[in-house]
Amino acid sequence: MNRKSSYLNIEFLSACTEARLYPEDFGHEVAICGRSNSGKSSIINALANSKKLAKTSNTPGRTQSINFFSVNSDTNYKLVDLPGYGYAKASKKMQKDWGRQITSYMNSRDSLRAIILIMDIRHPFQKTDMDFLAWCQKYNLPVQLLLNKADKISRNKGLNALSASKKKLTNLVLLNDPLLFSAKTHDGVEQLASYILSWVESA
Ligand SMILES: Nc1nc2c(ncn2[C@@H]2O[C@H](COP(=O)(O)OP(=O)(O)OP(=O)(O)O)[C@@H](O)[C@H]2O)c(=O)[nH]1
Ligand SMILES: [Mg+2]
Repeated sequence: MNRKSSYLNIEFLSACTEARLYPEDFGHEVAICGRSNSGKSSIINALANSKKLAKTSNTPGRTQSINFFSVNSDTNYKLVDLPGYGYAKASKKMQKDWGRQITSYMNSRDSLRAIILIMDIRHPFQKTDMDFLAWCQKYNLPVQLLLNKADKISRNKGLNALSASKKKLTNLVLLNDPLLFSAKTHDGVEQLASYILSWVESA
């Protein structure tokens, strides 16, 4: 597969702050979750080879709505960019609003099939991540873990973090082994895109 053909055809559908505005609940959805600033929106852009499909920012808390994207327009498959959790500096009210939005989406969405969980490779498995993983386990939601921002550390450190992460992920339904990823250099994009396509094909 050459680099260009590995990008996905992703289109923005809607940005919703309330459940009544979500697109119709049918087909298959994969939600992109993780701490604020871990790179969730950047990963959607990397998958589409775009700079502005999903809004990104240096300031944590950029994504404040639940954003739906279609994958290859002839499928009933969607990617969902969620607000990040665990941003300590956000006001209590903001944290509560985000928490409420995320749980309301997760609890109500029949088409939710799997989670792509993003962690900053330099700060993986924080308390909020562990709480979130426990939640995925409780609801039996399959997880694909991405260790993002791999460009920020050496290859060796990255590989060590990758093997340490495998040991942490016991008792979960895993879609595949964790992936080293960089939304900046597009390392891992081809692999993730092929995973997503295989989920689309088997949906
Ligand atoms: N070096 C590097 N920077 C990255 C990478 N991925 C994201 N970033 C940067 O990290 C910051 C946060 O990225 P976002 O994609 O907005 O993160 P997010 O998880 O969507 O954040 P929230 O919407 O606030 O939850 C931005 O400044 C991105 O440019 C990466 O792989 N490498
Ligand atoms: Mg975001």
